[in-house]
Amino acid sequence: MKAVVVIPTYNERDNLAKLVQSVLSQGENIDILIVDDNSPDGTGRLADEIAATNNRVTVFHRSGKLGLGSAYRQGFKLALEMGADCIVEMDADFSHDPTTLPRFFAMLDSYDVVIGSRYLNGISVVNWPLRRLMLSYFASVYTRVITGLRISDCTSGFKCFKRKVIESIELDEVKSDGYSFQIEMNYRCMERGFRIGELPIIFIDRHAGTSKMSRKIVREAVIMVWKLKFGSILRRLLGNGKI
Ligand SMILES: Nc1nc2c(ncn2[C@@H]2O[C@H](COP(=O)(O)OP(=O)(O)O)[C@@H](O)[C@H]2O)c(=O)[nH]1
Ligand SMILES: [Mg+2]
Repeated sequence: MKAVVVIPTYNERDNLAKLVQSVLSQGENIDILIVDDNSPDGTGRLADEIAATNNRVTVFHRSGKLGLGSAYRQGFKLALEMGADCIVEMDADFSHDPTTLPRFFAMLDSYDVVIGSRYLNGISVVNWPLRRLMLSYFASVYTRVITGLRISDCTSGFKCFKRKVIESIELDEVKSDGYSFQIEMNYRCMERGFRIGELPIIFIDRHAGTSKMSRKIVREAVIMVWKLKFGSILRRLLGNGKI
């Protein structure tokens, strides 16, 4: 089973080389696709250097910071072209522990989508300021209440999809540019009846670099859950099926 781990990067120079090494050492079946948005700190150049000496690493460069959601849309399309049997989403800052990857793959025996969850058995987040933790935790509660998603961590960015899941979703119609991409993908997976499993993970805040979370990203997510909800009601009324 070939896995492609898609890693979006924006100013992750101090994390990238170590992360790539750690991910690749989790299994010979794993390739990496880095999607860099012309990081001012030279992450893209470093990624090219790594790829030049390792044929399991591919880099896709974009012209500027276009958002996490759009980086994943692009990355998923390429991962399908690369022949991935499963596609992993993962942050570049070591908040997502690469040694968890084999457990994600094992869960694909029973599920089509596996979500690394911070809120499955209590709260397993280390070193986040309380404000950030509350934002993330209540974003999940809010999403669950409005959309009916039965997932304890709706915004997790550590996930694994079977190929057929990504193939079934029209990526150009996924609207989110920021972190609400995670919510939107979960929603689309639920609507299609895919089996969604959650794997407890320990999320540790980054040591190097800075967060790209912003008010704009939060606003987009707040509105997106309503768009998903009303879109779904409207389609049901019109008999148009799934998004
Ligand atoms: N290519 C790309 N990557 C991004 C963008 N925004 C965030 N990222 C990456 O997405 C991942 C998560 O971002 P991060 O800043 O750690 O978010 P936080 O963990 O929620 O604070 C990291 O690997 C970032 O480098 C973007 O606009 N484009
Ligand atoms: Mg992070």
